[in-house]
Amino acid sequence: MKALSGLTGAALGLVLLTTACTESGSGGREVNITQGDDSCSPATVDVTPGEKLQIVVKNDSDHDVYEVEGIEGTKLEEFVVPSGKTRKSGYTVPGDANATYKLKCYVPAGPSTIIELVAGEGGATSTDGGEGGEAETHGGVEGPADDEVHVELVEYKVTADKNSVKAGKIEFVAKNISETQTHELAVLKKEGGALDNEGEIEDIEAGKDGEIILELGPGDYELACLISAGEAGSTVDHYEQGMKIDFTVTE
Ligand SMILES: [Cu+2]
Repeated sequence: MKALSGLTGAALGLVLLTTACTESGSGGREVNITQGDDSCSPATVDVTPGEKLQIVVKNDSDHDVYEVEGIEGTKLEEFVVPSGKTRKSGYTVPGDANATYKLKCYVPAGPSTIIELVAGEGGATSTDGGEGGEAETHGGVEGPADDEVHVELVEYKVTADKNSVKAGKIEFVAKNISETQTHELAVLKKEGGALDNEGEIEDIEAGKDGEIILELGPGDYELACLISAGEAGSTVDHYEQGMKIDFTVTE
């Protein structure tokens, strides 16, 4: 009989890789973004309306998990870049002339940089800007949910009607009770020294709400708002201002 021992330890190393869900598209001009210890660069990239891009992101820092995603209507799915690695994703610039598209390059609860893709002249002109509207979600799964957590967001704190649930499909219903500011709800899992973004409801406007169902395993989490300076009209980093609470998922 053969012994199959020695494999269990390997499973632990895989956890941080699971949220890399995008590796799509090929071709297009390469736009290189470097993730450093304190910020990402460059802060501005000139693009042409309608242009196809390959966003190539290198995590040149000690942060285990660095993320990039489109915000405020920019259609780039979130992707994760582990320390020392390079990841890329295709992105096609919309056809509107003189528009700006924002990418957020960040470590959950760490440094955050807003990168602006600035589209100049050329292409069709249209006025349907990515303004306002629905809160966007990332990482959600289909219901039905096993449990429900109600969260309220206001500057600058997060409150929830419970701080612990059993592992399973958890529905988060987030209400932004602010009268003026946009907030979001990110569910961050503590993995070693890093926080891994398990899913989020982004850009919930003042007075609005949003919901998402996430499949969560046992562990220590934070419920947080990751709006940073320069995003959604904010001049401060909401996490640094205290928008986070501990949350536990049990077996
Ligand atoms: Cu906030």
